[in-house]
Amino acid sequence: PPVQTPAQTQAMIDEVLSAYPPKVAKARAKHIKPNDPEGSKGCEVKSNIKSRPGVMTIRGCAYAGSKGVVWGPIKDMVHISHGPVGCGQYSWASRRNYSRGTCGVDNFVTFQFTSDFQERDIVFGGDKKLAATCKEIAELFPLAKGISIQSECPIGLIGDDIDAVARATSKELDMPVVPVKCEGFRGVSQSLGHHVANDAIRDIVLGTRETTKQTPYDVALIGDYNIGGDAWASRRILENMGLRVVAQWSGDGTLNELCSSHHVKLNLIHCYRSMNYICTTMEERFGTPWMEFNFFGPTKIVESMRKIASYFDDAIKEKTEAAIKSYQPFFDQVINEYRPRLESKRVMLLVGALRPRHTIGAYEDLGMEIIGIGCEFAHKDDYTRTSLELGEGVVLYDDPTAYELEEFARRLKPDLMGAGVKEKYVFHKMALPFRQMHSWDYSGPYHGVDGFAVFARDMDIAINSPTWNPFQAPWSNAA
Ligand code: CFM
Repeated sequence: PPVQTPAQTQAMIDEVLSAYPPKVAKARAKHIKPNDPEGSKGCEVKSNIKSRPGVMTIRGCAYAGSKGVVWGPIKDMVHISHGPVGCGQYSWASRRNYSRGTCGVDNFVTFQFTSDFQERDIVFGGDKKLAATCKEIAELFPLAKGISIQSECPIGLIGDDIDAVARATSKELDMPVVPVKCEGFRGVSQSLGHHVANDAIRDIVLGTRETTKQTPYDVALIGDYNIGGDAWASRRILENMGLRVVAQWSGDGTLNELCSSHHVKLNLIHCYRSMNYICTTMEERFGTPWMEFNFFGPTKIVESMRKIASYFDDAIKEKTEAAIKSYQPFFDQVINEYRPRLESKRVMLLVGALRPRHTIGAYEDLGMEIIGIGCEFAHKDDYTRTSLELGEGVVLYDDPTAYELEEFARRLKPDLMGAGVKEKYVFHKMALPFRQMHSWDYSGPYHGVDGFAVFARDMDIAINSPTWNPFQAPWSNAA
């Protein structure tokens, strides 16, 4: 069946929200709209405001956005989860940012470092403990290139002066020690943590190192965190185009890359949401141009490659066309194999902010259709971009509650739900095929040429698995 008309979608939204007390329903209604890509006021979905107390949200916190997302993947630094042990421990290794190197020697991504606050640290302050922790790290891991201090909630609440500790320790240890005030209570989601993390890079790291060699083809790959090897897949395309990728922000990235990125000719940003801040900073400070691109699925890959090449000379443009030509048989092969199995399958998505929009094209390349889409912590600029990628009437839900997502799924009956681990088993119990679109369900990469084949296979094994044959979705026996 075709996607619902805007009126049908609105009726569905009203029905689902009618279960709430009127005040809650009114507030939530602002976050859920039928898509109107031609709307005169742009996308009207309200976003980036506080989740309602009392309803379930799947958002993370500022600490998650800084330590987990932006800083955590920088592999040759030690990132201290500063405060009580839980934040670091329970987020340990939960994001799949792959990295090369030797664990404990020049790569610290898989570790959990914490200052392990106790009651006495809360009462008397933990600055001395923090300084001692930094020194211990420098002794135990002499090849660590720097330290970041990722503040958990209590640090801001008790008013510790981590800036002073970082300055003194940085001098004493002769390496960058970066204080990041990403206390979880700040802001309304992980999104502010991205911003705070970008600001710390801007203030302490950016532009602090010169490079000896520069070429007209130097680019930085920004906002690719190498989930399941995504950044490696993206980098291969850029190198095939003849570009020299001098920095990966921050998947499989190093401190030196951040320090010296300001020399690049063009910043290429994949995750706009989490790193647009540093791109605008580099533009203001160094005049570095930047552009958004999308390496999910052949249509967007080819479109993005040509857009990137347009910033460079004919040599790059020729290499780009040659690369596209060399990818085409592979794209065709993947599409020929999987499209017949996935054609006209309908998908609902709920991911952080960037991926819901960026994966639309990849699904469409396989003949699939997006019938509902939402973000945990997107801002208006994300929804405006997302809206343009979708047809009229598709339901858009911002920071939806567990109840809302389930009820929309019951009514829209998608063939596939793509969201996170917190949602996964709910939908499995509804006998709905599901893919984790944060961790790629421990698969990947999904970016790039190689990634498209993995993406197509994974969607196929989710939807067409014989596992589902013995199940009946609850609505199919509704009668
Ligand atoms: Fe960017 Fe991300 Fe995303 Fe994000 Fe994230 Fe992630 Fe995400 Mo999970 S940086 S906004 S804070 S693309 S961890 S790699 S999958 S919610 S949609």
